[in-house]
Amino acid sequence: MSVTLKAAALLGIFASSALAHGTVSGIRADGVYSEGWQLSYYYDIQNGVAFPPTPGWYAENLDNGFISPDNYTDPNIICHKNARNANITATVKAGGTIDFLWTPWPASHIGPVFTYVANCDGNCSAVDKTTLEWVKIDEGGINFDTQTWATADLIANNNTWTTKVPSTLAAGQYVFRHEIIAMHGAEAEDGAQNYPQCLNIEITGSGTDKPEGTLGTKLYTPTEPGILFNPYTTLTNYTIPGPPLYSGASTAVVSAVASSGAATSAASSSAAATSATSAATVTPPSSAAAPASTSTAPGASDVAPSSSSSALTSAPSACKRRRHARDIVS
Ligand SMILES: [Cu+2]
Repeated sequence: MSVTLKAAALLGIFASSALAHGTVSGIRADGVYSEGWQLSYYYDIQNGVAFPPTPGWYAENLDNGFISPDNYTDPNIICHKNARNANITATVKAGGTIDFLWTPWPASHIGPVFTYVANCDGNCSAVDKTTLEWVKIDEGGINFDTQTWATADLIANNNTWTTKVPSTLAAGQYVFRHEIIAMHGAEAEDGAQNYPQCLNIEITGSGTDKPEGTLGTKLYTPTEPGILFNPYTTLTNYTIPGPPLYSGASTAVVSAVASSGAATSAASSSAAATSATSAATVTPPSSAAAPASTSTAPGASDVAPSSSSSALTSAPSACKRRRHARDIVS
C-alpha cells in the first residue's frame, strides 16, 4: 500500500465514523408498506427475541457496509453478507410499482441504482440463492447534462427509489434485488461499493414472460468499465455495470423528476436514455413515507440501527476511500 493510500485509509476511518451508509428499511408495493430487514434483528436473534415477519432477506451487513468487487464471485454479492431467505412475501401487480425506502444515503456516495428480479419457480422462502437468475428491470446511471447520479435522485426523493414492475413478467414469487453501487472510490481497483438488498415479492397478473437471467455471482467484474473508472471528471459516457436491461423494462415515463433533468435528457439523447431509464419513473417525495423500525434489540447498544439519528453514531465500516471525507462537510 502506498503512503498516499495509507493516509487516505486513515482519513477514511475518521470520516466513516461520522456517517453510515444505508440499507433498505422498507418497501411500498403498490403503495402498501412492509418493513424490511432491520439490522437490529440480528441482535434480536442473538438475544432470543422474536422479530416481526418481513419480506426483507436476513443479512449481516451490521456496519451498514458493502460488498467489494473482490467478492463479486462470492455468494455474498447476491443479497449481502450471509443473506438468508425471508419468510414472508409482499405482493405487487405486474405493471405496478415498488418503492424502496433507504435509510439516509450520503451524498458523497455517488453511483448507479439497480433493481433485479429472479423468478423462484415456486417458494422464495426456500429457494437456494446461488441458483437464482437475475433479470435487470431498472437501472439509473448518470445524467450527462447535470453530471448527477441516480443516487442524487434517490436522495432528492426522500431516500426512496421507485421501480416499475414490467407488466410482461410471468406471475409468481420473485426475489427482488435492489442495489446501489457507490462509486466515490471507483478510480481505484476494488474501490466500488455494492449495497445489495433482497426482498420476497410476488408478482400477480397475466404476464407470461420468463426471461433468462444471470447468476448473482456473474453480474459484475471488478475491472469492467462501469466499475473501475474515474468518477471525478466530466463524464460523457458511462457503461452501466451488469447484464443488459430487460427488454420489457419501462422506458422514461416523464414525471415530477423531470425537473432534475433526468427525464428530459433521457428523451434528448439515446446515451442518456440508457442511463436514466428509471430515474424518470421516480415519484415525488411522499409525506406518507413509512417510519423507520421502532423495534430495538434489548441490550444491543452497539447495534447499527436504521433510523437517521442513530445511524450517525453507528460503528465505522470498512469504508476507506478518501472521498469519504466529504461526508464530514455535507
Ligand atoms: Cu461509505
